[in-house]
Amino acid sequence: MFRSFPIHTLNQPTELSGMWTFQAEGREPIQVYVPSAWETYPGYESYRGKAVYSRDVLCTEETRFVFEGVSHTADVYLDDQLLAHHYNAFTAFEAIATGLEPGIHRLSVHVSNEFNEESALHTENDYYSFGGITRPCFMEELDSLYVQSLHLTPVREDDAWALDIEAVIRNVSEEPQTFYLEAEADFLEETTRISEPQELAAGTSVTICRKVAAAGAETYSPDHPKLYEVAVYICDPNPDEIPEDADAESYSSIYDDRVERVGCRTIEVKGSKILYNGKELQIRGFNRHEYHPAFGCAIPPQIMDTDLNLFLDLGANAVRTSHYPQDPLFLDLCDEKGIMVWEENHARGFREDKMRNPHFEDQCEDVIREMVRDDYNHPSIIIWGLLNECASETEYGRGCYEKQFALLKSLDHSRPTSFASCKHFNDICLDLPDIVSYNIYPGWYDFQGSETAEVQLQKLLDWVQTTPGAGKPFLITEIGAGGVYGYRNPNMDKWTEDNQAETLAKQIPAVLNNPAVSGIFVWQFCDVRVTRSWAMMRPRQMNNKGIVDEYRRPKLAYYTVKKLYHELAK
Ligand code: ADA
Repeated sequence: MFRSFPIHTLNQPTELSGMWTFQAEGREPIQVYVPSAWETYPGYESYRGKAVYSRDVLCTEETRFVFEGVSHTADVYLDDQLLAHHYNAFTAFEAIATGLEPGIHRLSVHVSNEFNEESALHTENDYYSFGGITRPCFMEELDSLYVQSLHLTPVREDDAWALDIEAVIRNVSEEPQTFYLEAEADFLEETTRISEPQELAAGTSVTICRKVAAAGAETYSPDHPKLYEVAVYICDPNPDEIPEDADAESYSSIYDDRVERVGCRTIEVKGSKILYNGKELQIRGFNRHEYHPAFGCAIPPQIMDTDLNLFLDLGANAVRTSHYPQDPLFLDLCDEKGIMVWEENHARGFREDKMRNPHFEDQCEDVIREMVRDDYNHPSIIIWGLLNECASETEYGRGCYEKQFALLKSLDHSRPTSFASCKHFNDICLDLPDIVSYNIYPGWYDFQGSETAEVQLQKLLDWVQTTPGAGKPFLITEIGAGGVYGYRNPNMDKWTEDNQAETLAKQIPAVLNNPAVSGIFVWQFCDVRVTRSWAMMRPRQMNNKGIVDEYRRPKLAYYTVKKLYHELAK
């Protein structure tokens, strides 16, 4: 299962989950299950290098393959033909083959998880970059025209909902094709034509925009996560004229269809508040990395569900997808369970020298484009974030923030934007986002001597009011402490569960009781593996600030946060 709802009403895609041949450079081939991280295969636990995944697939003349995540660089071949090249583990990409001889072909994916100059974003870091086809992949038969993307934007007009539909249609054939579009949804009385017939030249795409009334649609909220499926059909305007080369019996007057889900809600920034459906929002969340010792970053649906059930038990209402776009199925589950999402592009903790990598800008911008393209419709996503803890204190860094915020806004102006800063009193980018956000660790990594969490936070808030960030909503995007599961002592020593729980017991009220703060994301939900160069700062070569360990076993801090999140909920 790669999504929690069917993405087509007509021809369902064929999932490519299952056994593939895997061969790492210089090693014997083995059979492995896809999706998976290769670090979970015996003998590959710390393998950093190249490998090829391959299997046979049954193709029609025009076949589209979709990979939701390959970590971190992929070259996709069908037989000997290169179909696609993609960098970044955390966004999807397609590979299209046209003019094929129908029948069995060999699909191969050349994968690398190497750290080198070509890879500006997957580097040694405080989380692990795995290798492999780590998210689901599928294939579908194409018929000249297909829906490349479908964005649905609910808008509130005169006390009723309307829906802006924006569909990108692509012609992969070598002939011009004529089509019109229809839309179908529960809140539409009947199937509605949303474009007039038009011709699309061979090999080109077109964007079609249309607003439809959705008067009967109920409002979505975390307490009432009402979702609607919206289908768009690419129709043949001359269905009676069956093309000469078509098989009359199987000829369909619909080229393609696509289903997306929508939830009708508003999210906006007004002065120093974040308003959700017009009401002031308090965020009580966790940062979550995709990690489990048995699966690496290839988290199965059951564990996604477990994680979100723990969030609900904890009284949390939000997740920050630190530090990259997460699996689309996880976002579907957030939509369904009413958990709000801060989704961010992939970039963690790069100082200026790393931001000057010649690939940095392009790679960040690709992630932003792909993230918005694919995750736009999730009502759970309420904030877009970017460039966590990068060089927002330098002029060069500022240039990157500026460009990336401009790009993000050009792709979506329906959601507020932010970035998580750790530059305390030196940040020079606070004019750029809609929301000012800081990562602080009072009592763990103090930035103001041994002052209390209240005082450290207040000093920061006071300083922000002297900058262009004044008057904007303010979030704490990280706060927390390390605690190794099972390590207990009464001395309150660092890395004990006791110390972690006590530190969070001071931090959380300091944040949630401060009326100038719109919310908090605790760092972090579960312990995660980190790369070797971080090991000296990270016992067990793990980031141990999870309130559950990597197996989701609760630490003392779990109960502390749970109590506070329930008590301080507004
Ligand atoms: C930073 C960073 C996180 C993590 C955390 C920590 O704020 O954004 O990725 O490294 O610190 O555990 O120190």
